[in-house]
Amino acid sequence: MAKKITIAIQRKGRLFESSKELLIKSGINFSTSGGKLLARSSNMNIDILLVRDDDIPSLVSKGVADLGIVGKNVLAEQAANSRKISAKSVLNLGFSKCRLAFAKPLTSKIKSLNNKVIATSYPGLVKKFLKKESINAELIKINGSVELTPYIGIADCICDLVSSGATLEANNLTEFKILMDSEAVLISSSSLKNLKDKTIIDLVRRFEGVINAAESKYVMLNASTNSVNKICKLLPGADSPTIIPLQEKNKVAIHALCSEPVFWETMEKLKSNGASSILVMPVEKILN
Ligand code: PRT
Ligand code: ZN
Repeated sequence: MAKKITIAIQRKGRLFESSKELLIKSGINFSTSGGKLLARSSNMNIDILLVRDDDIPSLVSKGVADLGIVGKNVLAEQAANSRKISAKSVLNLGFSKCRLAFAKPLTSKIKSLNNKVIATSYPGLVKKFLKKESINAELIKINGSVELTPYIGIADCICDLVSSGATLEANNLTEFKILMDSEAVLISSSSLKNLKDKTIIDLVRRFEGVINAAESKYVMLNASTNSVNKICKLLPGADSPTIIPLQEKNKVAIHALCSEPVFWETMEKLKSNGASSILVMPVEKILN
């Protein structure tokens, strides 16, 4: 029997739904009903630990969990604060995208961060950034409602996560510098190339297959033989399209797996270059 694998995911919060969906699409059946902290897969030798996102990097670093799903921002902040965090990001998962950014009041005349007071929940990353840029500033660590600190007069600016920008806007703040871009990542105790356990490697490949499929589309269209080259060049991220002769003379069907999004504009361009009957279909899984 294959070794038991343990995967740590967030119990509730912004990462939970997409993490659960990724595991299920990767073929791991499990139920999280009833506020469970541990879910056993019904079809694979896998345990899923349901925990706070902040605990995931250390659970993986200590080997309690083989894999974990967490924001790149949380992993980077904890790694900046402690040598004990050895977990590595092995796959970008493409969801919960956001950025860690500096923001100041709309009315502020701040030109540089030098000698300023910065409020943040990410002191490790901000300190590292300030050191790299040789900036001398004071940090205030705040765990929540960071956006309020300039208004109540305890900070000149903030460094916090931003996704739509609506929270900054609602608090009369404006973003002026991005410290890092973030998204959910799959983490493991060693880097991808050093992973040794075959069951874990296969699982990472499955996750990769689901993530790649989410962006990919299968495109089928008809075209005249003399427009094949032009049309193939327009297919976004298509590797080597299949060309199939049609019953009608000088006409072919082109089938292609496109690894990039196929927008209406692309379809319109294909049509104006001689393509007809253009079908764009979702792809469920890819195994390369
Ligand atoms: O309870 P637990 O500790 O597990 O969860 P948590 O409350 O610490 O984290 P949670 O669920 O809020 O966020 C988990 C992860 O989601 C973060 O670590 C990020 O990687 C990612 N993420 C993506 C975000 C956002 N987008 C986000 N917008 N995390 C927080 N925000 C907050 C931000 O702090 C700010 O207050 O949303 C506000 C800004 O959003 P916009 O859309 O108004 O710009
Ligand atoms: Zn948290």
